[in-house]
Amino acid sequence: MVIPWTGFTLASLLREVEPASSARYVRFETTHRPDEMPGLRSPFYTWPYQEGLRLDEAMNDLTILATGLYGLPMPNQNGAPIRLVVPWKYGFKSIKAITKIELVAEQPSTLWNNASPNEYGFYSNVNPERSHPRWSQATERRIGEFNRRQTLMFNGYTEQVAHLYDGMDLNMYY
Ligand SMILES: Nc1nc2c(c(=O)[nH]1)N[C@H]1C(S)=C(S)[C@@H](COP(=O)(O)O)O[C@H]1N2
Ligand SMILES: [Mo]
Repeated sequence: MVIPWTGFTLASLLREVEPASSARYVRFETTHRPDEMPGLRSPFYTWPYQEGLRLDEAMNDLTILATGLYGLPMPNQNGAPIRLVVPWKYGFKSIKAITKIELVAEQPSTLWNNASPNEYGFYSNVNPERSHPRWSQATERRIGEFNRRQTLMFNGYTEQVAHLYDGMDLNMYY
């Protein structure tokens, strides 16, 4: 989704709390209210939804905590009152309705990585050169467009984020 989010950088929040030098990852967790959200009754997933970023990814200015979209307050369905938006990663990294943010030393587990590790890795960077085991990731259809277009490496943000992965094999760390 390439749409106008509003919010503030996660970095500005993290600077307020002054992470200890032992903090290497950020872990996010959401709410668990199966009475209101019947999908949470599915026994196949490790609810509540949880996600994680490496600290340097979290500190990048493209990583925002969003409180609205299209100039309006965030709708519940899109993650009110506050959600993550990480524009160079696949949309599922962007956890909605955040209730807890932790600074941790070890790489946190994530719901999709727990569910299917060979399909969904920790990094989940947009990468048209690496197919998902069951489908190509080379093209996309954007909201508001009819024709598919070529997907760009890091969703077009190579200049801003490629340095975070210098020396890493992104086929292995998918
Ligand atoms: N709290 C929470 N956040 C979540 C999810 C979820 O189940 N719970 N699903 C993820 C997945 S798989 C996707 S595809 C996106 C979809 O929401 P969006 O279209 O508003 O980005 O939210 C992500 N964030
Ligand atoms: Mo999804």
